[in-house]
Amino acid sequence: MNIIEELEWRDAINQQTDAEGLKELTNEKSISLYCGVDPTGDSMHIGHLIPFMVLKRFQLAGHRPVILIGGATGTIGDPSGRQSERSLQTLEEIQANVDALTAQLKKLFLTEGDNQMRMVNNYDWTHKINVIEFLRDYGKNFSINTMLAKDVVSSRLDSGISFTEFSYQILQSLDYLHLYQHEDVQLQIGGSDQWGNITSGLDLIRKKEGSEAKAFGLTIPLMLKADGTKFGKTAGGAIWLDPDKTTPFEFYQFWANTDDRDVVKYLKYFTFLTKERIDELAQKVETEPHKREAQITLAEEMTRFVHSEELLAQAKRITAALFSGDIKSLTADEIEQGFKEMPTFEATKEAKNIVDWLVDLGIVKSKRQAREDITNGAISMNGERISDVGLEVSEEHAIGGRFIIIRKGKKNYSLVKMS
Ligand code: 545
Repeated sequence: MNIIEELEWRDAINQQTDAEGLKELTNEKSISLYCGVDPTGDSMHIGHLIPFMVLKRFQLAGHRPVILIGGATGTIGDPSGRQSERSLQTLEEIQANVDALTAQLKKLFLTEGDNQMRMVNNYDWTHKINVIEFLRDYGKNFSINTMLAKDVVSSRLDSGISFTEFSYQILQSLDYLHLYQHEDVQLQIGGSDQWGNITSGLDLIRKKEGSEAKAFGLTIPLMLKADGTKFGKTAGGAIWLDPDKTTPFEFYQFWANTDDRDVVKYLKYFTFLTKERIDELAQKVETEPHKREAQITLAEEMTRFVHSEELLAQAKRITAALFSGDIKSLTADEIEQGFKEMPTFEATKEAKNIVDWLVDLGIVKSKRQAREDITNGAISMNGERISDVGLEVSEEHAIGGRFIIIRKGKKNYSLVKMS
Protein backbone atom coordinates (compact mmCIF):
# COMPACT_ATOMS: atom_id res chain seq x y z
CA MET A 1 0.00 0.00 0.00
CA ASN A 2 1.24 3.46 -0.89
CA ILE A 3 1.25 5.87 2.09
CA ILE A 4 -1.73 7.83 0.73
CA GLU A 5 -3.67 4.59 0.17
CA GLU A 6 -2.77 3.56 3.69
CA LEU A 7 -4.11 6.87 5.06
CA GLU A 8 -7.27 6.36 3.02
CA TRP A 9 -7.70 2.89 4.50
CA ARG A 10 -7.21 4.36 7.97
CA ASP A 11 -9.87 7.03 7.27
CA ALA A 12 -7.23 9.62 8.10
CA ILE A 13 -7.80 11.98 5.17
CA ASN A 14 -10.26 14.82 5.19
CA GLN A 15 -9.24 16.98 2.21
CA GLN A 16 -6.36 16.98 -0.29
CA THR A 17 -5.40 19.65 -2.78
CA ASP A 18 -4.43 17.08 -5.47
CA ALA A 19 -5.02 13.46 -4.49
CA GLU A 20 -3.72 11.90 -7.72
CA GLY A 21 -0.67 14.15 -7.87
CA LEU A 22 0.32 13.38 -4.29
CA LYS A 23 -0.11 9.63 -4.76
CA GLU A 24 2.13 9.83 -7.81
CA LEU A 25 4.76 11.96 -6.08
CA THR A 26 4.96 9.75 -2.99
CA ASN A 27 5.26 6.65 -5.20
CA GLU A 28 8.02 8.24 -7.20
CA LYS A 29 10.32 9.44 -4.44
CA SER A 30 10.90 10.16 -0.78
CA ILE A 31 9.45 13.59 0.01
CA SER A 32 9.81 16.07 2.86
CA LEU A 33 6.62 17.18 4.60
CA TYR A 34 5.71 19.27 7.62
CA CYS A 35 3.18 19.95 10.33
CA GLY A 36 3.24 22.84 12.79
CA VAL A 37 2.19 23.45 16.37
CA ASP A 38 1.89 26.78 18.14
CA PRO A 39 3.15 27.24 21.71
CA THR A 40 -0.20 28.43 23.04
CA GLY A 41 -0.07 25.85 25.85
CA ASP A 42 2.56 23.83 27.72
CA SER A 43 1.34 20.40 26.62
CA MET A 44 -0.42 18.79 23.70
CA HIS A 45 -3.47 16.59 24.20
CA ILE A 46 -4.38 13.52 22.14
CA GLY A 47 -6.25 15.68 19.60
CA HIS A 48 -3.09 17.64 18.80
CA LEU A 49 -1.10 14.43 18.51
CA ILE A 50 -3.03 13.12 15.49
CA PRO A 51 -1.24 14.92 12.63
CA PHE A 52 2.13 14.15 14.21
CA MET A 53 1.30 10.46 14.17
CA VAL A 54 0.48 10.86 10.49
CA LEU A 55 3.93 12.46 10.06
CA LYS A 56 5.34 9.36 11.71
CA ARG A 57 3.46 7.14 9.26
CA PHE A 58 5.11 9.06 6.42
CA GLN A 59 8.45 8.54 8.12
CA LEU A 60 7.86 4.79 8.45
CA ALA A 61 7.06 4.78 4.71
CA GLY A 62 10.47 6.35 4.00
CA HIS A 63 9.61 10.05 3.81
CA ARG A 64 11.22 12.89 5.75
CA PRO A 65 9.09 14.67 8.35
CA VAL A 66 9.66 18.17 9.67
CA ILE A 67 8.03 19.36 12.87
CA LEU A 68 7.59 23.11 13.11
CA ILE A 69 7.27 24.87 16.45
CA GLY A 70 5.55 28.21 16.03
CA GLY A 71 7.80 30.50 18.05
CA ALA A 72 6.65 33.36 15.79
CA THR A 73 3.04 32.37 14.97
CA GLY A 74 2.54 31.54 18.65
CA THR A 75 2.99 35.19 19.56
CA ILE A 76 -0.15 35.95 17.48
CA GLY A 77 -2.31 32.80 17.86
CA ASP A 78 -4.24 31.08 15.08
CA PRO A 79 -7.85 32.32 14.80
CA SER A 80 -8.82 29.01 13.06
CA GLY A 81 -11.78 27.36 14.73
CA ARG A 82 -12.21 30.15 17.29
CA GLN A 83 -15.11 32.50 17.64
CA SER A 84 -13.41 35.21 19.64
CA GLU A 85 -10.19 37.17 19.72
CA ARG A 86 -7.38 35.64 21.78
CA SER A 87 -5.64 37.58 24.51
CA LEU A 88 -1.93 37.82 23.84
CA GLN A 89 0.42 35.74 25.96
CA THR A 90 3.61 37.29 27.29
CA LEU A 91 6.83 36.45 25.46
CA GLU A 92 8.05 34.66 28.60
CA GLU A 93 4.97 32.41 28.67
CA ILE A 94 5.43 31.65 24.98
CA GLN A 95 9.09 30.76 25.45
CA ALA A 96 8.25 28.46 28.35
CA ASN A 97 5.66 26.75 26.13
CA VAL A 98 8.16 26.45 23.26
CA ASP A 99 10.53 24.66 25.65
CA ALA A 100 7.84 22.36 27.02
CA LEU A 101 6.45 21.41 23.60
CA THR A 102 9.90 20.94 22.12
CA ALA A 103 10.76 18.51 24.91
CA GLN A 104 7.44 16.68 24.50
CA LEU A 105 7.76 16.31 20.73
CA LYS A 106 11.43 15.33 20.96
CA LYS A 107 10.63 12.60 23.42
CA LEU A 108 7.94 11.21 21.13
CA PHE A 109 9.48 11.61 17.73
CA LEU A 110 13.22 12.06 17.93
CA THR A 111 14.04 8.77 19.58
CA GLU A 112 15.06 6.55 16.70
CA GLY A 113 18.41 6.27 14.94
CA ASP A 114 18.32 7.23 11.29
CA ASN A 115 15.74 9.01 9.17
CA GLN A 116 14.98 11.20 12.18
CA MET A 117 12.42 13.92 12.23
CA ARG A 118 13.73 17.45 12.01
CA MET A 119 12.53 20.22 14.24
CA VAL A 120 12.44 23.85 13.19
CA ASN A 121 11.15 27.03 14.82
CA ASN A 122 9.53 29.64 12.57
CA TYR A 123 10.85 32.41 14.81
CA ASP A 124 14.26 31.79 13.21
CA TRP A 125 13.24 33.14 9.80
CA THR A 126 10.19 35.24 10.67
CA HIS A 127 11.96 37.61 13.07
CA LYS A 128 14.36 38.69 10.35
CA ILE A 129 11.66 40.08 8.08
CA ASN A 130 11.15 43.81 8.52
CA VAL A 131 7.84 45.57 7.94
CA ILE A 132 8.76 47.06 4.58
CA GLU A 133 9.96 43.71 3.28
CA PHE A 134 6.82 42.10 4.69
CA LEU A 135 4.51 44.43 2.81
CA ARG A 136 6.50 44.65 -0.44
CA ASP A 137 7.79 41.08 -0.86
CA TYR A 138 4.93 39.15 0.67
CA GLY A 139 1.86 41.32 1.25
CA LYS A 140 1.60 42.07 -2.46
CA ASN A 141 0.92 38.39 -3.12
CA PHE A 142 -2.11 38.24 -0.85
CA SER A 143 -5.51 39.40 -1.98
CA ILE A 144 -7.66 40.83 0.79
CA ASN A 145 -10.65 39.45 -1.08
CA THR A 146 -9.32 35.88 -0.86
CA MET A 147 -8.30 36.33 2.75
CA LEU A 148 -11.74 37.60 3.70
CA ALA A 149 -13.36 34.61 2.03
CA LYS A 150 -11.53 32.08 4.24
CA ASP A 151 -13.91 30.44 6.75
CA VAL A 152 -11.75 31.55 9.63
CA VAL A 153 -12.15 35.21 8.71
CA SER A 154 -15.65 35.23 7.21
CA SER A 155 -17.07 33.56 10.33
CA ARG A 156 -15.62 36.40 12.40
CA LEU A 157 -16.84 39.36 10.39
CA ASP A 158 -19.83 39.85 12.67
CA SER A 159 -18.12 39.37 16.02
CA GLY A 160 -14.95 41.08 14.81
CA ILE A 161 -11.33 40.13 14.18
CA SER A 162 -8.18 42.20 14.71
CA PHE A 163 -5.69 42.96 11.95
CA THR A 164 -3.24 40.84 13.95
CA GLU A 165 -5.29 37.65 13.82
CA PHE A 166 -6.41 38.43 10.27
CA SER A 167 -2.72 38.41 9.27
CA TYR A 168 -2.03 35.03 10.85
CA GLN A 169 -2.57 33.15 7.57
CA ILE A 170 0.21 35.20 5.97
CA LEU A 171 2.70 34.09 8.60
CA GLN A 172 1.85 30.42 8.18
CA SER A 173 2.10 30.88 4.39
CA LEU A 174 5.59 32.32 4.75
CA ASP A 175 6.59 29.19 6.62
CA TYR A 176 5.45 26.87 3.89
CA LEU A 177 7.28 28.99 1.30
CA HIS A 178 10.41 29.04 3.46
CA LEU A 179 10.36 25.27 3.98
CA TYR A 180 9.61 24.68 0.29
CA GLN A 181 12.64 26.76 -0.66
CA HIS A 182 15.08 25.71 2.04
CA GLU A 183 14.03 22.24 3.20
CA ASP A 184 12.54 20.87 -0.01
CA VAL A 185 9.18 20.47 1.76
CA GLN A 186 6.40 19.60 -0.70
CA LEU A 187 3.53 18.75 1.60
CA GLN A 188 1.93 20.38 4.63
CA ILE A 189 -0.49 18.44 6.79
CA GLY A 190 -2.71 19.42 9.71
CA GLY A 191 -6.14 18.96 11.27
CA SER A 192 -9.17 19.96 9.19
CA ASP A 193 -9.14 23.42 10.84
CA GLN A 194 -5.82 24.09 9.04
CA TRP A 195 -7.19 23.86 5.48
CA GLY A 196 -7.40 27.63 4.99
CA ASN A 197 -3.84 28.25 6.20
CA ILE A 198 -2.42 25.39 4.14
CA THR A 199 -4.08 26.45 0.88
CA SER A 200 -3.04 30.03 1.52
CA GLY A 201 0.60 28.83 1.71
CA LEU A 202 0.19 26.92 -1.54
CA ASP A 203 -1.12 30.06 -3.28
CA LEU A 204 1.96 31.95 -2.11
CA ILE A 205 4.32 29.20 -3.32
CA ARG A 206 2.65 29.25 -6.78
CA LYS A 207 2.92 33.04 -6.97
CA LYS A 208 6.57 33.07 -5.97
CA GLU A 209 7.77 29.87 -7.63
CA GLY A 210 5.47 29.57 -10.62
CA SER A 211 2.22 27.73 -11.15
CA GLU A 212 4.03 24.45 -11.86
CA ALA A 213 5.53 24.28 -8.37
CA LYS A 214 4.92 20.83 -6.94
CA ALA A 215 3.48 21.40 -3.48
CA PHE A 216 0.52 19.79 -1.78
CA GLY A 217 -1.80 20.03 1.20
CA LEU A 218 -3.61 17.35 3.16
CA THR A 219 -5.86 17.59 6.20
CA ILE A 220 -6.94 14.97 8.70
CA PRO A 221 -10.56 14.64 9.85
CA LEU A 222 -11.78 15.36 13.35
CA MET A 223 -12.41 12.16 15.26
CA LEU A 224 -16.10 11.64 15.95
CA LYS A 225 -17.52 9.27 18.54
CA ALA A 226 -20.42 6.88 17.95
CA ASP A 227 -22.41 8.40 20.82
CA GLY A 228 -22.06 11.91 19.42
CA THR A 229 -19.99 13.34 22.30
CA LYS A 230 -16.69 15.07 21.70
CA PHE A 231 -13.65 12.83 21.24
CA GLY A 232 -10.79 13.05 23.72
CA LYS A 233 -12.69 14.81 26.49
CA THR A 234 -13.68 13.13 29.73
CA ALA A 235 -15.42 14.43 32.82
CA GLY A 236 -11.94 15.34 34.07
CA GLY A 237 -11.15 17.38 30.92
CA ALA A 238 -8.80 16.71 28.01
CA ILE A 239 -6.44 13.73 27.79
CA TRP A 240 -3.03 15.38 27.98
CA LEU A 241 0.30 13.89 26.95
CA ASP A 242 1.98 15.46 29.98
CA PRO A 243 1.99 12.78 32.73
CA ASP A 244 1.60 15.48 35.39
CA LYS A 245 -1.74 16.51 33.86
CA THR A 246 -3.06 13.06 32.85
CA THR A 247 -1.31 10.23 34.63
CA PRO A 248 -0.23 7.24 32.52
CA PHE A 249 -2.84 5.18 34.40
CA GLU A 250 -5.63 7.61 33.47
CA PHE A 251 -4.28 7.69 29.94
CA TYR A 252 -4.38 3.89 29.77
CA GLN A 253 -7.90 3.83 31.23
CA PHE A 254 -9.15 6.36 28.69
CA TRP A 255 -8.26 4.06 25.79
CA ALA A 256 -9.26 0.87 27.60
CA ASN A 257 -12.76 2.32 28.09
CA THR A 258 -13.38 2.87 24.37
CA ASP A 259 -16.84 1.88 23.16
CA ASP A 260 -17.03 -1.28 20.98
CA ARG A 261 -18.47 0.88 18.21
CA ASP A 262 -15.40 3.14 18.20
CA VAL A 263 -12.49 0.83 18.93
CA VAL A 264 -11.67 -0.36 15.40
CA LYS A 265 -11.83 3.21 14.15
CA TYR A 266 -9.33 4.25 16.85
CA LEU A 267 -7.02 1.31 16.15
CA LYS A 268 -6.81 2.38 12.51
CA TYR A 269 -6.49 6.05 13.23
CA PHE A 270 -4.09 6.00 16.19
CA THR A 271 -1.96 2.88 16.20
CA PHE A 272 0.83 1.63 13.97
CA LEU A 273 -0.61 -1.88 13.96
CA THR A 274 -0.90 -3.53 10.56
CA LYS A 275 -4.12 -4.03 8.62
CA GLU A 276 -3.93 -7.78 9.30
CA ARG A 277 -3.68 -7.28 13.07
CA ILE A 278 -6.48 -4.70 13.11
CA ASP A 279 -8.75 -6.98 11.03
CA GLU A 280 -8.05 -9.75 13.53
CA LEU A 281 -8.97 -7.49 16.48
CA ALA A 282 -12.10 -6.29 14.64
CA GLN A 283 -13.12 -9.95 14.43
CA LYS A 284 -12.65 -10.30 18.21
CA VAL A 285 -14.95 -7.32 18.84
CA GLU A 286 -17.62 -9.29 16.96
CA THR A 287 -17.04 -12.73 18.42
CA GLU A 288 -15.85 -12.10 21.99
CA PRO A 289 -16.53 -8.48 22.91
CA HIS A 290 -16.50 -9.26 26.65
CA LYS A 291 -12.74 -9.93 26.51
CA ARG A 292 -12.10 -6.39 25.27
CA GLU A 293 -8.93 -7.47 23.52
CA ALA A 294 -9.19 -4.65 20.98
CA GLN A 295 -9.53 -2.03 23.74
CA ILE A 296 -6.67 -3.47 25.77
CA THR A 297 -4.43 -3.60 22.71
CA LEU A 298 -5.32 0.00 21.87
CA ALA A 299 -4.58 1.13 25.44
CA GLU A 300 -1.27 -0.75 25.42
CA GLU A 301 -0.14 0.62 22.07
CA MET A 302 -1.01 4.21 22.98
CA THR A 303 0.44 4.17 26.50
CA ARG A 304 3.66 2.57 25.29
CA PHE A 305 3.99 5.10 22.47
CA VAL A 306 3.23 8.24 24.48
CA HIS A 307 4.76 7.17 27.81
CA SER A 308 6.97 4.06 27.97
CA GLU A 309 7.03 0.33 28.45
CA GLU A 310 7.64 0.86 32.21
CA LEU A 311 4.75 3.28 32.67
CA LEU A 312 2.50 0.96 30.69
CA ALA A 313 3.46 -1.90 33.04
CA GLN A 314 2.67 0.38 35.98
CA ALA A 315 -0.73 1.35 34.56
CA LYS A 316 -1.57 -2.32 34.10
CA ARG A 317 -0.43 -3.12 37.66
CA ILE A 318 -2.71 -0.40 39.05
CA THR A 319 -5.60 -1.63 36.90
CA ALA A 320 -5.12 -5.21 38.11
CA ALA A 321 -4.85 -4.17 41.78
CA LEU A 322 -8.03 -2.09 41.56
CA PHE A 323 -9.81 -5.04 39.98
CA SER A 324 -8.64 -7.66 42.49
CA GLY A 325 -8.62 -5.32 45.48
CA ASP A 326 -4.99 -6.19 46.22
CA ILE A 327 -4.08 -2.62 47.14
CA LYS A 328 -1.09 -3.63 49.27
CA SER A 329 0.88 -4.62 46.17
CA LEU A 330 0.95 -1.00 44.98
CA THR A 331 3.58 1.61 45.73
CA ALA A 332 2.59 5.04 47.08
CA ASP A 333 3.25 6.52 43.66
CA GLU A 334 0.95 4.00 41.98
CA ILE A 335 -1.75 4.71 44.56
CA GLU A 336 -1.50 8.40 43.83
CA GLN A 337 -2.15 7.71 40.13
CA GLY A 338 -4.84 5.09 40.59
CA PHE A 339 -6.88 7.03 43.13
CA LYS A 340 -6.44 10.54 41.77
CA GLU A 341 -10.12 10.90 40.91
CA MET A 342 -11.48 9.18 44.04
CA PRO A 343 -12.81 11.09 47.06
CA THR A 344 -9.78 12.25 49.03
CA PHE A 345 -9.46 12.95 52.76
CA GLU A 346 -6.63 14.31 54.86
CA ALA A 347 -5.74 12.74 58.20
CA THR A 348 -3.07 13.56 60.73
CA LYS A 349 -0.55 10.93 61.67
CA GLU A 350 -1.67 10.56 65.30
CA ALA A 351 -3.08 7.19 66.22
CA LYS A 352 -6.87 7.12 66.54
CA ASN A 353 -9.58 4.54 67.01
CA ILE A 354 -10.92 3.32 63.64
CA VAL A 355 -14.54 4.26 64.44
CA ASP A 356 -13.64 7.83 65.42
CA TRP A 357 -11.19 8.07 62.57
CA LEU A 358 -13.82 7.11 59.92
CA VAL A 359 -16.41 9.49 61.36
CA ASP A 360 -14.02 12.43 61.89
CA LEU A 361 -12.83 12.16 58.30
CA GLY A 362 -16.42 12.05 57.04
CA ILE A 363 -16.08 8.67 55.33
CA VAL A 364 -18.87 7.23 57.49
CA LYS A 365 -21.73 9.37 58.82
CA SER A 366 -22.07 8.16 62.42
CA LYS A 367 -20.24 6.04 64.96
CA ARG A 368 -23.16 3.66 65.05
CA GLN A 369 -22.96 3.23 61.26
CA ALA A 370 -19.18 2.77 61.42
CA ARG A 371 -19.44 0.03 64.02
CA GLU A 372 -22.17 -1.67 62.04
CA ASP A 373 -20.18 -1.50 58.78
CA ILE A 374 -17.09 -2.93 60.45
CA THR A 375 -18.98 -5.77 62.12
CA ASN A 376 -20.67 -6.59 58.81
CA GLY A 377 -17.30 -6.75 57.09
CA ALA A 378 -18.15 -3.89 54.76
CA ILE A 379 -14.99 -1.89 55.42
CA SER A 380 -11.53 -2.74 54.21
CA MET A 381 -8.26 -0.94 54.63
CA ASN A 382 -5.58 -1.28 51.97
CA GLY A 383 -7.41 -4.29 50.56
CA GLU A 384 -7.83 -6.13 53.85
CA ARG A 385 -11.15 -6.48 55.62
CA ILE A 386 -11.33 -4.90 59.07
CA SER A 387 -13.24 -6.76 61.78
CA ASP A 388 -11.96 -5.13 64.97
CA VAL A 389 -13.85 -1.99 66.04
CA GLY A 390 -11.04 -1.36 68.52
CA LEU A 391 -8.33 -0.99 65.86
CA GLU A 392 -5.99 1.98 66.30
CA VAL A 393 -5.25 3.60 62.94
CA SER A 394 -1.77 5.05 62.81
CA GLU A 395 1.00 6.05 60.50
CA GLU A 396 2.18 2.47 60.22
CA HIS A 397 -0.95 1.58 58.22
CA ALA A 398 -0.09 4.14 55.57
CA ILE A 399 1.43 2.76 52.37
CA GLY A 400 4.80 4.42 51.90
CA GLY A 401 3.93 6.43 55.03
CA ARG A 402 1.52 8.45 52.84
CA PHE A 403 -1.77 6.79 51.90
CA ILE A 404 -4.50 4.64 53.36
CA ILE A 405 -7.16 3.29 51.03
CA ILE A 406 -10.55 2.64 52.56
CA ARG A 407 -13.14 0.62 50.71
CA LYS A 408 -16.74 0.74 51.85
CA GLY A 409 -19.04 -1.87 50.34
CA LYS A 410 -18.13 -3.25 46.95
CA LYS A 411 -16.44 -0.34 45.27
CA ASN A 412 -16.68 2.88 47.23
CA TYR A 413 -13.02 3.79 47.49
CA SER A 414 -11.64 6.70 49.51
CA LEU A 415 -8.07 7.89 49.51
CA VAL A 416 -6.77 9.14 52.84
CA LYS A 417 -3.61 11.22 52.75
CA MET A 418 -1.55 11.23 55.94
CA SER A 419 0.07 14.47 56.86
C1 545 B 1 1.95 27.31 12.73
C2 545 B 1 2.82 27.60 11.69
C3 545 B 1 2.88 26.75 10.59
C4 545 B 1 2.09 25.62 10.53
C5 545 B 1 1.20 25.34 11.57
C6 545 B 1 1.14 26.20 12.68
C7 545 B 1 0.19 25.91 13.81
C8 545 B 1 -1.27 25.95 13.36
C9 545 B 1 -2.16 25.61 14.57
N1 545 B 1 -2.22 24.33 14.91
C10 545 B 1 -2.92 23.87 16.10
C11 545 B 1 -2.10 24.21 17.32
O1 545 B 1 -2.78 24.03 18.47
C12 545 B 1 -2.13 24.46 19.70
C13 545 B 1 -1.49 23.32 20.41
C14 545 B 1 -1.11 23.73 21.82
C15 545 B 1 -0.17 22.78 22.44
O2 545 B 1 -2.73 26.47 15.19
N2 545 B 1 -1.66 27.24 12.85
O3 545 B 1 -0.97 24.60 17.24
C16 545 B 1 -3.24 22.36 15.99
N3 545 B 1 -2.09 21.58 15.54
C17 545 B 1 -2.39 20.17 15.31
C18 545 B 1 -3.50 20.01 14.30
C19 545 B 1 -4.74 20.74 14.75
C20 545 B 1 -4.40 22.21 15.03
O4 545 B 1 -1.01 21.72 16.36
O5 545 B 1 -3.10 20.49 13.03
O6 545 B 1 -5.68 20.67 13.69
C21 545 B 1 -5.37 20.07 15.95
O7 545 B 1 -5.72 18.74 15.65
O8 545 B 1 -5.52 22.88 15.56
O9 545 B 1 3.73 27.03 9.58
